Amino acid sequence: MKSVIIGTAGHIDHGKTALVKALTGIDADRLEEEKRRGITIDIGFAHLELPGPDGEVLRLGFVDVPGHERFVRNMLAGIGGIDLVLLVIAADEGIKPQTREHFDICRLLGVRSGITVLTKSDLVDRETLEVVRLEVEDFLRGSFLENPGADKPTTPIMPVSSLTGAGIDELKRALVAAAVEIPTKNPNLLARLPIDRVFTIRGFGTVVTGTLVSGRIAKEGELEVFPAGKRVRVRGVQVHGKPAEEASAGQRTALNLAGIATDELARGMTIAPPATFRSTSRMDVSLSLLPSAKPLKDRARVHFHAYTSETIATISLYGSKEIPPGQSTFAHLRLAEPVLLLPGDRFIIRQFSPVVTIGGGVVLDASPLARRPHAEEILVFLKTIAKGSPEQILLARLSRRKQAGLKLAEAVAEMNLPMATVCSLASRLKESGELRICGQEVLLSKVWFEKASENVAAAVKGFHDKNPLVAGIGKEELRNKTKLGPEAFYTVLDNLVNIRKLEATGELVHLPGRGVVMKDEEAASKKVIEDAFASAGLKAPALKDVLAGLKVDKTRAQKIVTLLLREKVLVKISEELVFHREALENLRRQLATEKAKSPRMDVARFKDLTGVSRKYAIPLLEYLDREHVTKRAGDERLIL
Ligand SMILES: Nc1nc2c(ncn2[C@@H]2O[C@H](COP(=O)(O)OP(=O)(O)OP(=O)(O)O)[C@@H](O)[C@H]2O)c(=O)[nH]1
Ligand SMILES: [Mg+2]
Repeated sequence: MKSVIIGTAGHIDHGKTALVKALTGIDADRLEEEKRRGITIDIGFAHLELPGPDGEVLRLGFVDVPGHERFVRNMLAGIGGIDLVLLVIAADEGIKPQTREHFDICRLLGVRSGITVLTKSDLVDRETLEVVRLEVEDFLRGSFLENPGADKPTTPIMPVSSLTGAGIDELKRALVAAAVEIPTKNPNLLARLPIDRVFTIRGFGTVVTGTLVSGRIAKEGELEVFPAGKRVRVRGVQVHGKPAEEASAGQRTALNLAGIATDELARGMTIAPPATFRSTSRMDVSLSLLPSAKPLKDRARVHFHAYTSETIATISLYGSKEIPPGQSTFAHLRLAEPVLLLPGDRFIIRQFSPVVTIGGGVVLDASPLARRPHAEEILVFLKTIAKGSPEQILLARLSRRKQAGLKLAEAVAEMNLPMATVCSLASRLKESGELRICGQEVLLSKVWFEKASENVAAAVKGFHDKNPLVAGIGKEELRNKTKLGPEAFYTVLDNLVNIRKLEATGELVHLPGRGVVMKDEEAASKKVIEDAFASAGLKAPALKDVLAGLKVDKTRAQKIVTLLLREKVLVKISEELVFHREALENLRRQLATEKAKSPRMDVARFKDLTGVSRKYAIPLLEYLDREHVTKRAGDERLIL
């Protein structure tokens, strides 16, 4: 069943609420005060099901808005999610200030479909009706409601009388024709429900309502309330007043929520899937000023309205000191309170005082970088976002994150696209070589992947230069130096190893063929140390004595020893004692021969066998125990 949301618009007392009632039988004025005063104060709702041309049922949801100039902010809370507008003009009054203001708002919000209705046709004669029609045609010229030619059968100007019912059936037919033309919404987008009402139903608890602007919300689903960030569970769903398993984009939706109290919710908050989006108080936008507005200065403060939210925004214009009336520009907005908005969302701005609608625009980027690049760089980026293909937009979003890249899930939230769409964009760009997918989830642009590769290779070279006596740099140490995320780092590293720019030996990364580079005197010292221990056998000299006789300084001597230990040429068996590897191997062979004579060995026999003093014998035997060559048994050892 197709659902379409229809909003009313028009001057006070022009018959909007009466028209909705004539169409649906429902009085959308629900407040006692509205009924008493005979005016609409807040938005009201009604619905109607009509058969479509192919027998399919069309579900029409109505959002009836107040016409009073003091309640335009309430009108704005209702008009944000509509598909189609009924522009209501009383035939006996013609175009009035809120006719203009509401119509401006519809245009700024990008409403593309609608019907102009001349109400109270019963109050005027035919000539007057004709005069009003001409006036209205003139008013609508050049707009999406321009009087129909043959190619625009869905935007007629229709006279009706809600009192007599004249023209109502024709209007219903025109509504069906227009509703059929409304494009079906992409059901795969992530759900967003801007809240327009919050109340408690006894026995049910907290209920919120709104027009579901995208996605679906199902019973038992878990959701998050923005900007509060609170998690809630959906206990029940109603669509157009009837219980349902799920609500989908374009439906008037009521949710019974668990896990939250009524006073934690308010109009202007948004419900969306958990752990996906972030609310923001800074955004880059394309901003248009109405021809009727005064020039808008840089740094101006305005009232900001988007969907059901309302706050105050400070406008920073990019590259100019003011916007002239009727012009558009890129701007940065700083909001007094955070909201959840995404690229493509429309908003309205109203002058701070006196409060009148002066313009509006579209969100281009709701995730601006914390460290703002230069204005020129931002402008290039925003032009791509405003005009580029989805591929160009994804690339621009990756590139600005430099070597940090963007996770797939972040791209989904930043771009407001379904995951499947982002994945297929990414794989197309991967095939054409314009991006790299690291660790299956982080996207890096080609340029930044290459820069990251250069940085990693340079860091390894830098390490070798500084540490000629160390075989290579540990992987995590290298990652810390290059400040890359793990996914990007390991993909870059694997790639560098594959193309033989680097080698990895275990945990160590080094340049190909580059082990340890030594200067002549270091190499000589290394040989001196090695020889000293090799010739001493088990009667190894004290390390400090050997080092004292070297030509190199103490730190370098220590590094050479570390290297000899790492290469396992020397073996340290206790804090003081270091032996040459061969001496210890000889000892093992000797013990194997001794075992044949007798497996038992006490310290005395060991001293006889090796010729070492007790000072060496004990640590050596303990070392052999650790190595499982011998095993202690009382005062003796068993040769194993
Ligand atoms: N004769 C006649 N009176 C109408 C018609 N439509 C509305 N009215 C009357 O005009 C008055 C205002 O109608 P509403 O429907 O409340 O007007 P509205 O546009 O909803 O007003 P706000 O919501 O306050 O902006 C009411 O007294 C209606 O009975 C019509 O077609 N013919
Ligand atoms: Mg009304």
